[in-house]
Amino acid sequence: MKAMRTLVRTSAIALAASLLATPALAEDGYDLWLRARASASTQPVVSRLGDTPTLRLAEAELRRDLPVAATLPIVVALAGDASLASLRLPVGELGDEGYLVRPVTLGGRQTLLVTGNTDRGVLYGAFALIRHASSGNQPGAANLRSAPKVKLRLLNHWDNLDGPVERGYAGESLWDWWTLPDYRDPRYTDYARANASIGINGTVLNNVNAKADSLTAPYIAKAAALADTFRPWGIRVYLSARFSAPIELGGLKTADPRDPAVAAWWKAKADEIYRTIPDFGGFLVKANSEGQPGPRDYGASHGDGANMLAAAVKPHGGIVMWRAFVYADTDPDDRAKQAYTEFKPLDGTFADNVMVQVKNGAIDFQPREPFHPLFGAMPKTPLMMEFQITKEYLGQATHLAYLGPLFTEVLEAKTGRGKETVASVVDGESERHRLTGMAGVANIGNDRDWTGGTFNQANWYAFGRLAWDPLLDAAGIAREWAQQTFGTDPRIVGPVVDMMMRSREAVVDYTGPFGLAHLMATGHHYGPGPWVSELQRPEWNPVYYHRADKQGIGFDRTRTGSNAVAQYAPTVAKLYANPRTTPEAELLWFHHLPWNYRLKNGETLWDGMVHHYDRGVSTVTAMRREWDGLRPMVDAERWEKTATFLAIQEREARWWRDASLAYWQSVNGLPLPAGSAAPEHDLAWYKAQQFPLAPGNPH
Ligand code: BDP
Repeated sequence: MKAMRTLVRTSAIALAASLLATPALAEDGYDLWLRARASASTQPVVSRLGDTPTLRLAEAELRRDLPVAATLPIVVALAGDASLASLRLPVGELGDEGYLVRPVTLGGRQTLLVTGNTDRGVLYGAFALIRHASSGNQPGAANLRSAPKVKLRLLNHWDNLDGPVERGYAGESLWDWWTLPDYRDPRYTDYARANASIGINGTVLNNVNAKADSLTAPYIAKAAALADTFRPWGIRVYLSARFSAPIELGGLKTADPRDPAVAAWWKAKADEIYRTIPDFGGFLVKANSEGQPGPRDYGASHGDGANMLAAAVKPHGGIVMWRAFVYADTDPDDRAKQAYTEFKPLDGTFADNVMVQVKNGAIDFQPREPFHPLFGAMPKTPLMMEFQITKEYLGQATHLAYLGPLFTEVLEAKTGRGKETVASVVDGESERHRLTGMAGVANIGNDRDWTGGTFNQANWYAFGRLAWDPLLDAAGIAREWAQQTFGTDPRIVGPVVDMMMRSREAVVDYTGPFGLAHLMATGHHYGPGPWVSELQRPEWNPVYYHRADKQGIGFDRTRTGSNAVAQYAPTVAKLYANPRTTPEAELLWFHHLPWNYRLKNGETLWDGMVHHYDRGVSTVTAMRREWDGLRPMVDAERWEKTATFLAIQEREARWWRDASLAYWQSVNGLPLPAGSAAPEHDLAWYKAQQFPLAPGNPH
C-alpha cells in the first residue's frame, strides 16, 4: 500500500515536472497577436452602459486583455447613450464603425471612455485600446479616434466543402461543413474575434471555384450557423456563387442571365438565403475564368450576369462582388490586357449594388506586379481590391515574406489621373462611391497557429489594418504586430521588424527580379519552372511571360509589343513606354531587353539579374542569423518552428536561384559574373524535380 502511495506520489511529481517542462500552451501561436492578458494587479475596472451582445464582448475583452494597469476606470458605451449627452463628443465623423477612446469626466469621475455610434464601433475601440496598451503605451492616457476608410473589409476563403483549401498551406478548412450546423466549434468564435480585432467585417466562406452545393438548403443552414457565431463580432457572411447553379440545382436548361426563369431562380434563392441569414452580405462570383461558367457562355456580358444577381439580392440590401480576374484561351492578346479590355467598356453599366473585384496586378498575385490598369479606369464603378494573403507565389507557408510592403506599394501607386492613387480609388475618395471594399484571400486553416507559421499571421494582420486604413505604412504595422506577438522589448521588436521589411524583396530577388513573373512550376506552383513551355494554353507557360532568347529577356508591352502600357493613364503609360523611365523593379514586365542592356548602376542586365538572385539568398541567410540571435528572447516552440522554416527558405531560395540561373544560362550562354557561384546542379536535375503531393492544389 505504501509502495503504491509512493508510486502515485512519484508519478504525480514526475507529471508536474513534465508539465513544467512543457512549453506553455499559450506559446503555440494559437493566440495570434491577441496574447495580452490582464493580470490580477492590472485588472482594469470596466463598466458598461447599455446592453447588446457586442457591447458585452467589448467589456469582456477589456477586462480580460488589457495588459497594463489603466490609471482610470473604463466605461464602454454607445455615443448616443443619454448619460454621455452633456459631453458633446465629436462622434459625427465616426460613421457607424468608428471609435473614440479618451479620458472624460463622467458622473463627476475621471473615466476612460470607449465609445462609438454603434456597438461595433465600441468593440473596435476596445480592440484599439488593447492594441495601444499591448504596444507599450499607457492606456489611461489614450486618446484614440479612427473610422475605417473602406466599408467592406473581407476575407475570401478558397475553402472547398469537403475540407481542402485551394492555395491553403495551413491545414484543412477551418469550417467543418460536415458537422455544421449542429456542432459550432469554439474556434469559430476565436476566428471572429481575431478578425474583429483588426476590423475585418465580412467573410466569404467558400472557394471562388464554387460548387453549386453551397447554395442548397443544408449548406445555407450551415452558413447560417457560422453567421450566428460571427454576428456579435460585426462580421457578415458571404458566399461564392456558381453561375450555373440554376442548371445544376434548379434543373433549368440554361443559366443565361437574360432569361427570366434564370433571374427568377436566383431571386427565389436569394429570398431563401435571407430567410435564414437576414444579414447575408451577398455573392462573390468568378465567372468565365479558368473554366468557370458565366454569362459569356451565352453571349451575355459580365454586366448582364452581375446585374441579374444584383437584382436578386438588392431587396435585402445585399451586394455582388464580380471578379475581374478573367482571361480566355480563345483570346490571343496579352493576358495582362484581357481584364481591362473586357471590363473597361462596361464602366457605368453596373447596378449600384455591384462591385468589381480586381486583383492588385494584371496577371496573378505575383511577388511583384505593377498595379492593375483597371484602377482609375472605371470611375463609375466601385472597384474592390483583391490581395492574396496566402502566399501561393511567395514561398507558400514556409517562406518568411511580410506582405505589408507589397500591399502598400500597390495602394500608394499613382494612377496618373491628377493626385489619384490606387488607395484613393479603393477607399472611394476619388469618386465618392458609396460602396468601397478590400478583399484578402485568406491564409487560414485548421493548423493550431491558424496560418501555418507565426510570421504568416502578420500578413492576415496587415491586411486587416490596411483594409481599415489603406494609408497606414507597412513598417508601422509590422512594429505593432511584432510588439503584440513577441512583446515590446526593443531588442526583439527591432530585429523582427527589420527581418519583415526585407523579406518580400528577398523573395522577389530569388524568384524573379526586374519585374519577371510567373516563373513557377506547374499546378501546385511550388518552386521554380521557368523552362516550362509545353502546357496546352500558351499563357499558362512561364516562357510566355519571360520570352527569354539568346538576345534578351522580358515581355514587350510597349507599342512595339502588346501595347499593354496604353491601358494606363497617359502620364503613367509614357513612363512605362521607355525602359529608361520604367522603374527598374518593373523593367522586364514592360520591356524585352538585350542581356547586355545597361542598368542605372552601370552593370549589364544579366550581371544585375545574377546579383539580385545572389542578394535574395544572402538576405535569407542574414534573416536566419538575425533570428538565431533572438533565441533567448522567444519562447521555444515559436522560435523553433520559425528557425526551421528559415532553414527551409534558405535552401529553397538557393534552389530558386540555381535553377533559374542554370536555365537562363542555357538560353543566353553567358558566364556568371565574378564572385557568383555556379548552380549546384545542372539544368536537367532541376527540371527533373517533381512534387505531385505539394499542398494547396486540390483536385
Ligand atoms: C490563381 C490560383 C487559382 C485560383 C485563381 C483565382 O492559382 O487556384 O483559382 O488564382 O484567383 O492564382 O481564381
